[in-house]
Amino acid sequence: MTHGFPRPKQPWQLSRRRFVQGLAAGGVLAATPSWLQAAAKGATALDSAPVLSGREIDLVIAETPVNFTGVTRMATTINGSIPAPTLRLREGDDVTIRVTNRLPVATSIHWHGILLPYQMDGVPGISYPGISPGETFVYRFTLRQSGTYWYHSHSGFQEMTGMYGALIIEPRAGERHRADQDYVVQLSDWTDEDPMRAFSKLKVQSDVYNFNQPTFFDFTADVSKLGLQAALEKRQMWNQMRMNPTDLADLSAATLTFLMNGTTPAGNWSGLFQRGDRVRLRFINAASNSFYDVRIPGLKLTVIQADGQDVEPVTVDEFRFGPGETYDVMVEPQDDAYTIFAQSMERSGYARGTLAVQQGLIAPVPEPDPPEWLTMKDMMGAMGGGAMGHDMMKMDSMGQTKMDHSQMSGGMAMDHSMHGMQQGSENPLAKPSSTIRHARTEYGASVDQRVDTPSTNLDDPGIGLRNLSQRGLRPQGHRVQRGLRPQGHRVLTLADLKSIDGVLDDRRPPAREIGAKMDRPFGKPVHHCRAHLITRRQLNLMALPIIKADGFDIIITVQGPGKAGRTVLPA
Ligand SMILES: [Cu+2]
Repeated sequence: MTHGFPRPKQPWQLSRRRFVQGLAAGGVLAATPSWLQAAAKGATALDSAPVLSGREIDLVIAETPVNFTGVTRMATTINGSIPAPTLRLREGDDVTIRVTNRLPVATSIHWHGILLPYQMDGVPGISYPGISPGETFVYRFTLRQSGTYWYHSHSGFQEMTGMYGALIIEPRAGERHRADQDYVVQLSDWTDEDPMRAFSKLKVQSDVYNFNQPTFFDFTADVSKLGLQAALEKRQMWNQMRMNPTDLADLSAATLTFLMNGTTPAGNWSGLFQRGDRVRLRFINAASNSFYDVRIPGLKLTVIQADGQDVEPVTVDEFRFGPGETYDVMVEPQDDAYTIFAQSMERSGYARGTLAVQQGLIAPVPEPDPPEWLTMKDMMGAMGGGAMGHDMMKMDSMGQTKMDHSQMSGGMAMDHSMHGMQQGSENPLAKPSSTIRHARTEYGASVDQRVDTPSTNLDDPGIGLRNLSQRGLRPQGHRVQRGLRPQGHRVLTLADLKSIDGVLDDRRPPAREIGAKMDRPFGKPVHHCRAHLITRRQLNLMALPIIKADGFDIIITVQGPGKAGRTVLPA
């Protein structure tokens, strides 16, 4: 548990447990048993996880002791490793994957984002009952796509305790981008606690792991900046909504150790390159709860693929991704060593690794940024923009005793034909939609939220990532080639992602309503719902979103214990 990096005493850090960097040699403890040696035959250790390829794969799920932080705990592993073996398969191949369960409980493997017959999807309760103790389930499917994906358990908290691995499908026609080095960079998070215990604590008190709570220090700072009245109103507003402006994650470094390729920050996973190499990094967020903000100080990241789909290459300095998402980036390192830095969104700690010309070299490791408070815009959509123009103080001075958007939407209803007008603009997806007219059924006791000026927010980098250069949190950046204007630190947004095959432009009128159970409903646009977060999934917060197509709008109904709400988003 070394803390090799000096940490300045900043006020926001005083109330927190120190961020655990973990053991340098942390990870799986067990000696390889014989059944595993058979399963791992033919594996080559290019990554920290063994690599398996071909058309026939054997996976064995078992409990394995691990030690990431100084205490020995039981993990759920596939072929005895964390992450699970990287599967390198080939587009067009028929693959047979035999999964044997050596756990005392049922298990499952879900192939995230893979097109396959529903019987092979691996979600218990939907297409099969799961894999019983002692049983071997044979997955057989044809690979109809290529790209960077991953696989994980869909049973209980097994994913959280180690059951996740990379799934790389090589395109039949060869990769679109030539790379001299090709690394999986799989981010995850580990807790020494029994996840069920952590989950029970969250059910009792949802912010039990939030060590960035508004403090008396924050209050006095706000008083001197905003004045006493405004500082009081700011707090009153959040209290009335029964929400918390620092609610960015269920879990934090208070219980988590952040891992890169199954390696603690102190362990420092390293990928090697030679000067002049084009290096492809396949980032996978396999965390149970952590959104990561990823950057490699000194290197531009050229994003070439998102969630397995090739995109028009876009060069940025940083990107955010949530659990379940993948991004492939190309980098061209010129120096000897660079830090791959992935701080968690709530800023309680980071995963970290190194790209270097030889093993053992390191580069400076940044400090996590100070946490930033959520605003009303983050919570409710584009309320701060355009027509409404509310800020947090004004909202309170409207004299509302609770958030009641029916008052705010008065007179602002607009016909859906207005949406058509935006179709002609350059990038309709990046533009906020207009005010929504809500159906009568969207009012009443069962609905606690309506967004009246919805926005896709696709061009918003998100809380904690806005105006980083101006705020002095990142370098001012280089001059762009074409113009002479200095370009600040650029964070990837969804508006930057363009399909390599052109924009999908289907203007057929909607014909029916769809009710769907979705693994990952909208990716980042429904940021607040966070569908792949395991504790939220267990809480049923995103168990059954109902999608209703209505012109250009989509209605998502979210149900959970004690809290039901609807959010209307533009399609
Ligand atoms: Cu998944």
